Amino acid sequence: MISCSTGKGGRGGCGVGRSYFLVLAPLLIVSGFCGPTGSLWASERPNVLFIGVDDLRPEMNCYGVRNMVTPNFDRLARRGVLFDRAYCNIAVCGASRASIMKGIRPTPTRFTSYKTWAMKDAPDVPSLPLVFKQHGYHTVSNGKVYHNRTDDPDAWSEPPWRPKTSSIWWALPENRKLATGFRQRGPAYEAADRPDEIYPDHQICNKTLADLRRLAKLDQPFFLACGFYRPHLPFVAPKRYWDLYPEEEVKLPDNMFFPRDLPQVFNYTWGELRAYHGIPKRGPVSEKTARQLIRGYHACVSFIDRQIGRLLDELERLGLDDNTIIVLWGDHGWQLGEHGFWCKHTNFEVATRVPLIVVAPGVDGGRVCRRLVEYIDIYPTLCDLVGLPQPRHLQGKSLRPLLTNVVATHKDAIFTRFGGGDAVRTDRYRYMEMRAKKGLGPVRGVGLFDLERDPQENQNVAEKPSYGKVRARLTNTLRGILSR
Ligand SMILES: [Ca+2]
Repeated sequence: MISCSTGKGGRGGCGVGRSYFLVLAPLLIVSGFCGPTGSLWASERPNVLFIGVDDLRPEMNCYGVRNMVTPNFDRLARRGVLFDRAYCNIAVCGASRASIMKGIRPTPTRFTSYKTWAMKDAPDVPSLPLVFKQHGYHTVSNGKVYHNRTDDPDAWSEPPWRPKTSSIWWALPENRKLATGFRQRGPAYEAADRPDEIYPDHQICNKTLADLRRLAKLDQPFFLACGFYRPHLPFVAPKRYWDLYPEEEVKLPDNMFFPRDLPQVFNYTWGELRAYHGIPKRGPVSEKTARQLIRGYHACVSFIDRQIGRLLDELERLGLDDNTIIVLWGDHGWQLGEHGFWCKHTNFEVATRVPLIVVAPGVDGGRVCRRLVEYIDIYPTLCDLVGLPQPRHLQGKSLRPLLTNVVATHKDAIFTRFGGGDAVRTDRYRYMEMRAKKGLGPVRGVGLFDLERDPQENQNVAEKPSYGKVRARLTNTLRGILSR
């Protein structure tokens, strides 16, 4: 049934039909064949290229943002299923990454901050790469995958790698000079006329390209995680990417105001951005700065798009593209001035909606799925696609049925939390509760948005009598998720 040729990139040369794994995967689960290493089938399983992009909201052409220059994200979408309504479970780096990798939700005491250690918060829970490693995969981590490079060390077949230059964000000496000293930061953005090669993300891509060439020759499948730093602040990218977005064409959001009738406990001061040089410590940024921030974010997205293209080119050149699952994820959304906010750290739509594109053997590309999905669904999906048993601890649900049929039933609500806030998002509504900072104690404020009538979340309707039944129902939905 399967013929392998070592002449076409080792494993990637296996003559495996595109529909093979969708047919085989359930049989493998039923037969319980999955030995820890060297199983009969281990060398036939697809590889996984797991691409994380820090702070990337769905700000790409393939997500309908027309001015974006993202030919390679778009190319990836044409090869797979684009999830148009995907959500992170917590809008901050370390916590979201830990939740993705462990396949469980954040709580008031677990996965709470940007610097979360997955192995400390959930020490007994096997992570996604660990399970793959235990089932015969060679697992590699390049760049920012977990927040902390040395987190979850047993999950990786090799020590996780990051470029030595990762602490040098700014290319221009005058900007680097501003960043010296305790907690001093340089400017929030920079457009330097410098080559791509000097930037850490280009180097992360180089290392991943070298790994692809090396891992293609192994007699076992690989799980290769590649995490890019941009478009996280500071928005530093070579000038030629800034030139794609002329200043006079930058549009500011038309809802740079706090939602009407929403309790002030939901207000947010975006301290992360204020820590950078030239950003006011309080109050809004100037219109000129707002435009530069949006330009800078877009420039960084296009810079990462270039790296995505290099990865896709090498996969094709090595003949790995037919037998490699690709998952493209951010780690949370980002507020680019909406509601007068910047950064993440909230439960609003713009902070929690995320990109998710899945390419897999046997899956027809160029399709869009509008079902509600969440990042805890990634772990069970990957187990499902390669035929690994799903660990019992998982709280997500495999997306595999949606890869076959994008309108299959999935789930009625997704869950997001941050700080003192818990939220559910259903097909039509977003319902948010805010408690004290740690997420415990009585509810101090409620937000309810009718996204069919108000997709920007500009009008809280929680206190409107006409929404009383909806509010009661969503309160129960949230309680149900929190009690699981
Ligand atoms: Ca992040």
